[in-house]
Parts: sequence; structure tokens; C-alpha cells
Amino acid sequence: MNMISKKFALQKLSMLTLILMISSVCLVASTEGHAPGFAIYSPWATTAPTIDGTITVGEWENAWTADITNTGILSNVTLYVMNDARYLYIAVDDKNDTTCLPDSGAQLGIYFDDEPAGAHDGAWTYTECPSGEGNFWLNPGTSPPEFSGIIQGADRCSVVSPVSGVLKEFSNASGHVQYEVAIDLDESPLKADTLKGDTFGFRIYVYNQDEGKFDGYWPLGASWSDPSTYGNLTLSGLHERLDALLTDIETLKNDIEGVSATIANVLEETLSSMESDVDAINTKIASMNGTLGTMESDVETIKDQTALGAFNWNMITMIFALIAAICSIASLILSRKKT
Ligand SMILES: [Ca+2]
Ligand SMILES: [Ca+2]
Ligand SMILES: [Ca+2]
Repeated sequence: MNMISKKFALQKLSMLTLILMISSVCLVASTEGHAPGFAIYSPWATTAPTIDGTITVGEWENAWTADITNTGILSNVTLYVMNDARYLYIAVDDKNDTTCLPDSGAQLGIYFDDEPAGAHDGAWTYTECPSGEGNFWLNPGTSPPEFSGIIQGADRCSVVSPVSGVLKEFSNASGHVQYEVAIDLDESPLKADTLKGDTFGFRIYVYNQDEGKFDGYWPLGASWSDPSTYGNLTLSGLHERLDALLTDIETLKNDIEGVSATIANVLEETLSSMESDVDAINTKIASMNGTLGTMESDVETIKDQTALGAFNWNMITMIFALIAAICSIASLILSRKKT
């Protein structure tokens, strides 16, 4: 290699070193905070789901959903997330897993970076236990929900079992395993303010014991020990609650308008029917009036006839009385002549 080519090679090496240095600086910058591009915006749960291990029709329709199927897994694994003022609701539908017996090893791992309180720093914040951030391990059956706090290191604190404020139920009633979880955002170690709509670091996995495989991950490729690789989970806050309330009011208003229209229609039909009835009654009254008029006329005629009869009878009586009087006078005259 001559001097010129050596110099050129050195320049190339320097350039490569510079590019590598810039790349590493960019890499460090991109891993601060949480994993870019992985964000869950938890919608407001207008109706709380029933935590029974079965995702029923309509129960999770308001939820944020994502396909969290792991690389190399055949069927879809779906994640559902939503919240209300108290609970973060999480459901997972794993079409690859059919058995969900107690102690079967099927497991949901839910990891969160929510310290310092009300913030998230992409790091295990504390050097001593308890940490207030780490992960829940959730298993089928009566196995209690567990919490493992994580501190800088990453080192684990003693497992808390059962941990308070976590409800879970898993089932294969649908033909494959479904997971339903409610996390109390005030009582459990995962604490958040749903008035503000807090954001915290979030990671989840689904473990299928039958196959010995992790069927689902979110975010794919995140490391449990490094919360800077987690995604962001942003809760619904006051704005979303007001929006949901306004939607409810709008629905209620439409319902009232619908009911009012129905009542108006029924009233109109009833009034129309009553008008027909009143017309029929009026016709009958008019007919009765006619009959009464005829009867009155008949009565008058009878009265007249009765009055005429009385008159005739009086005349006859008077005539007979007159005849009787004449007869008695004549009889008296005749009797006097004889004497
Ligand atoms: Ca359910
Ligand atoms: Ca933290
Ligand atoms: Ca916490």
C-alpha cells in the first residue's frame, strides 16, 4: 500500500469513526424516556367490564386495541386497554392457548415505570425497596396476584403476594385463553391521576405454558430490566370524561326526543279517535233530540185530545142536567094542573 492509499484509508477510518460516534450519541438520545413510537391512549370506559375471564360482545368495544403477537407465533394475540376514574382495565385474547387450568403456568406479566409519582423517567428511580414500580405477575385460578418491585440495578424487591388493588380472572370458556384484569390506580402500586390523565411506562407479556412460548409482547423487543424501552400508556383524564358525558347527554337527548315523538303520535291518534267518538255521540244526541221532539208533539196531541174529551163530557153532562131540570119542571107543572 503506497502513501496516498494509506492516507485515503486513514481518512475513511476517521470518517467511519465519526459516523459511529454520531450514531452512538443518537442511540443514547433515542433510548432516553420511553421507546419512541410505542404509545397507548387508553379510552374512557363508559361501562366497566366484568372481570370474569371472558371477553363478551361489546364489553371491550371502547378499548384501545393492538395486535401484540410475538414473532413466529401463528394466531393473533390482541391487547385491550381502557380506564375509568378508578381502574385501568386490561384484557388479552390469546388464540394460540387453549388450556387455562389453575397452576398451568399461563401467565400475564404487566410492567410499569410510574415513579417518581405522577411522572415517568424511563428508569428504576429508587435505590432501596419498596420501589412502587416494577411488575405484576398474574396466574390462573386462585393464585393471588403478585407484585415485584424493581430498583436500580435492575434489582428486584421481595415479592408482595397477594398485592392489593389488582383483580384478575382468566378463562378458556371461549375456546382459547382470555385474560381480564382491573388495576386500582389508587390502591395498587401502580398509581395514577385520572383527573389529569397521567402517562407512565408500560410493558406486557403473555406466556403460553402449553407451548412454552411467549405468545404476545408489547412493545415488541422491550427489555423488562430497562424501562426506557417500555412504551407510554396515557390514561383518559377529565377531558375524555367530559366528552363521554357529553356523548351520554346527546344520546339521552335523542332518546327523550324519540320518546316525545312517540308520545305526541299516541296523543294525536287518541285525540283523533276521541274526535270521532264525540262526532258519533253528537249524531246520537241529535237523533235523540229528534225523537224527543216527536214525543213532545205526540204528548201535545194527546193533551189536546184529552182536553177536547173533557170538554165534550162536560157538555154532555150539562145537557143531561138541563134535560133533567126541564123534566122536573115539566113534572111539577103537570102535577099542579092536576090539583
Ligand atoms: Ca368479561
Ligand atoms: Ca421510574
Ligand atoms: Ca407507583
